[in-house]
Amino acid sequence: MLHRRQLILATGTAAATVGLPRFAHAQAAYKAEYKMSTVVPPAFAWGKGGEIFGNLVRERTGGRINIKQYPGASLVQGQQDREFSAMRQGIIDVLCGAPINWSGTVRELGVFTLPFILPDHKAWDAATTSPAVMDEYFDLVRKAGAEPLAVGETGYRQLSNSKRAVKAPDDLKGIKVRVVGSPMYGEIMTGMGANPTFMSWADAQPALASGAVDAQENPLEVFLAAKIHTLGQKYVTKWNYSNDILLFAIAQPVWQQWTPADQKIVREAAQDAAKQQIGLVRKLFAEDVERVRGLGVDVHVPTAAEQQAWQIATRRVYARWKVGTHAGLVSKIEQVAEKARGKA
Ligand code: X2X
Repeated sequence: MLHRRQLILATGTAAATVGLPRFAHAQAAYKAEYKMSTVVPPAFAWGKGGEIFGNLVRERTGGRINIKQYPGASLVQGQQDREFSAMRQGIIDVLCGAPINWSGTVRELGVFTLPFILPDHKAWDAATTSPAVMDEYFDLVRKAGAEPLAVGETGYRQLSNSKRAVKAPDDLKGIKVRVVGSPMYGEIMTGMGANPTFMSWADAQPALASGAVDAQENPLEVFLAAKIHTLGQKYVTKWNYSNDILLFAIAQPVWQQWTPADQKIVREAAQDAAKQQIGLVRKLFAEDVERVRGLGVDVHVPTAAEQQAWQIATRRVYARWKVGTHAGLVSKIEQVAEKARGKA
């Protein structure tokens, strides 16, 4: 037994003495390029977050780790709902995206997007900086196959349409609305009498332009950057119903290839990029109503009573998706949000 241990130790020492070539080999094993998928390009705050991240990593590793951004979810032919499974298959190395897009693969990562779960930035910040919430969330990401690094913000999603001012759930009756791949958003719309259609971002714009759909929902920052007002969208409702995180994460096999020193650099770069990205989103959020109105679009900002009516109209879907995502974690988020409200 002792013999065998000594043998192992001896082998270990032998490997250590020829450690330099082994180390050199590990370095050589780094890929020339790590592929990062983003749905939108750097002209949008989330795409910009990806760009900042890639640049910081390149600078701080002296080019050892070269993250290349593929906007338009082009690594999955624009089918953004395939990003997470493509990451698992080794097609995508780096994620900088909204978990709502991955709801068909990892439903539990959608806990932050339940309707009105985090109704303002105070609640949102409290949840996304709470160790109790984030440790559990990051464990879910790890179990799903990626190393989570940091969270940015995709922004509060607002409704726009070409038909009429939408001030109450009934106003949505019969409206054809494009939603992203999360069935939860579909259920929210159906619950209010609208007709939802699931569509990628790439398909959404032509569908709005041709009038195949009447409505869509996206942060106003996206509305502005994509010039959605030119697609016949004349009415906006700023109801702040859902604000996903922007998750920066690395595919596990890639993460494990990197030295601990490089892992540290990459994690810090993601944290710095996320901070800057949140800054961009918040700046735009503060001025979005004014800017969208400036384009001649009718923007409705709901009163407190109207806001409550939206919440009531989405209560059943909320309850179903609390269970459908991760009831325990959603309860934790609710508690943190409640506490943040107390501090308001
Ligand atoms: O497709 C969308 O609506 C977008 C850009 O917001 C997402 O990626 C979820």
